Amino acid sequence: MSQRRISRQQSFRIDRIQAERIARAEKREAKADALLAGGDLGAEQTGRVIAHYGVQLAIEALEGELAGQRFRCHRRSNIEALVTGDRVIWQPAAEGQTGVISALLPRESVLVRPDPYGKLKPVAANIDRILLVIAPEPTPSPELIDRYLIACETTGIRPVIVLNKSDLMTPAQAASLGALLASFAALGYETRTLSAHGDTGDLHALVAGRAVVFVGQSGVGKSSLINALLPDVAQKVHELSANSKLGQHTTTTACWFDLPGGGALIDSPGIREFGVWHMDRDQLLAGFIEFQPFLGQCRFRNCSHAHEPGCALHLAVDEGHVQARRLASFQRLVTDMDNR
Ligand SMILES: Nc1nc2c(ncn2[C@@H]2O[C@H](COP(=O)(O)OP(=O)(O)OP(=O)(O)O)[C@@H](O)[C@H]2O)c(=O)[nH]1
Ligand SMILES: [Mg+2]
Ligand SMILES: [Zn+2]
Repeated sequence: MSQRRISRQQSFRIDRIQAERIARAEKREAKADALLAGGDLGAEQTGRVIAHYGVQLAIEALEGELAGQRFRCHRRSNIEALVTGDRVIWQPAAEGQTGVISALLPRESVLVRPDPYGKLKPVAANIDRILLVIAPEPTPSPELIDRYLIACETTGIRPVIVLNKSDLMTPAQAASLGALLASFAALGYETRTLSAHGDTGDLHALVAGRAVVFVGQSGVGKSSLINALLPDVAQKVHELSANSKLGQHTTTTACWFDLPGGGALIDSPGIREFGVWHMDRDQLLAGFIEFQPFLGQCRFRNCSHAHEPGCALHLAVDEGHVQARRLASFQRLVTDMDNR
């Protein structure tokens, strides 16, 4: 990854755009506050954020006579940024008007990822399963998978690694990707090989009754897997996606789709680069699940696991408990982080 350099002119431009954005947001929030103060709104009730449309949020009512219906809402000024999956307190407005979200209910979990500037952005909240999708195309690099896994581990939810587009695999790809999956299975991760356009294996059972977020690079087939599971919403997935230059439906915002038997599927936009430089060394270490038994066992308490004698992680590599590739991947991430 190259170092990001921003010229002074660019930085002025970014500042100006930010200022305009803040001014617009304040105006909207003032409107939401005025609506609340005016008392023209319906009763307070719980709802779920199911998508973002630029500045507005789509809410699904979770209780009462409106349950299951969707509404566009603004958020009141005093609550933090909301994310798909959030449970909120909201009030409906008169017909055709946007409702108002007045409170965020506690999150059980939240998946975050860095934006292009390295700032953490929540992707989805209240999830209890993560499917990390890879495919023969775009070819997955083990290091990129490592990065996704670190992000997943910060949620406390161990992801299932799903190799999609099995119908497209050449025998050579089947062998190399099979070996790649096996190397992650050896660490303790569940894996699957399937096809959104063919044999979906036990995908239905994997998602049933859960709030499942699909993450992975752009083009690996996250939206296609959701379409395979919920053919009725296929059209909606496409509506919510912008048409990219390549004529593909690239997902631009995380969207929540209820599963008929309970649970939900959350589509998320793919990311090209997954930096982890917003993390510290301990958070990075926590993302390597197989390192855990060896931490605290090095000769030096402040061991950087690089060149020190008596490093328990290096010993673990020598004894075959840790893959040399994973330790090297960790070292590269640390170097990357230190360089910033
Ligand atoms: N042959 C085959 N093609 C697939 C499969 N899954 C997805 N595709 C194709 O791969 C392309 C990308 O699929 P999407 O579902 O849009 O990928 P995505 O992960 O949602 O991409 P982003 O929204 O950009 O993050 C589409 O042309 C799909 O038709 C599969 O299992 N087999
Ligand atoms: Mg998509
Ligand atoms: Zn060490």
